[in-house]
Amino acid sequence: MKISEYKDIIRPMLSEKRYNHSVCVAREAVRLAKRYGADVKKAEIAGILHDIMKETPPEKQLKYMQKFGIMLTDTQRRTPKVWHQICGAGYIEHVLGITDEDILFAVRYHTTGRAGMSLLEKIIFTADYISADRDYNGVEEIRQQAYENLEAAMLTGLAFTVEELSQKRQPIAEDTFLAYNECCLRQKYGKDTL
Ligand code: DGI
Ligand code: FE
Ligand code: FE
Repeated sequence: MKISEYKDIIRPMLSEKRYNHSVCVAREAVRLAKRYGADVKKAEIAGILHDIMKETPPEKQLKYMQKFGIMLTDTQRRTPKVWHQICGAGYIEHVLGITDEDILFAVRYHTTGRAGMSLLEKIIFTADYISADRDYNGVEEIRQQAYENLEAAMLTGLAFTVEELSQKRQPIAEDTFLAYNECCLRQKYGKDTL
């Protein structure tokens, strides 16, 4: 399927703002893919589709996940904000027929990250933080960092998420901690240590 067809699919599923965000993430993912030598086409597809389930009501997402045979852990069941990455990956596989594992994983872990992420997963995760529509404090620094050292930018993003969620006393996905530790150790002790 062409990128324009995927755009046509997500447009009625998302608000104007979220649709615009998806286009911006796809654009950023393409730029990062070119910078780091990843598959540009896959980056664009994963970027455009990453938030496909973001505005689907939680009950409907649960129904989809049941239908797709996706089992949630106790933590996952209690963190509905994270459902859209899991359900999104299920939806693009089972409804849109995407079979590329790297694209599926890039959507599946775009919110939490995980240990052992592929280059494409790292690109989508980071593009989501620095896309043109983001305007939080400090975004310019992460933008610059992303093109110098992708994992350093990821670590900044992960640390930001952990800080924010713990500040609000919200549960944090295990995958986020695992991603954080891996990034942290690799920044400190070098890429070959893990
Ligand atoms: O979908 P986006 O808004 O583009 O970005 P995202 O997929 O990174 O989702 C961010 C939201 O998800 C934000 O409200 C914080 C929440 N979130 C991310 N990781 C966790 C989480 N919420 C909980 N409770 N636990 C997490 O580990
Ligand atoms: Fe998201
Ligand atoms: Fe997003």
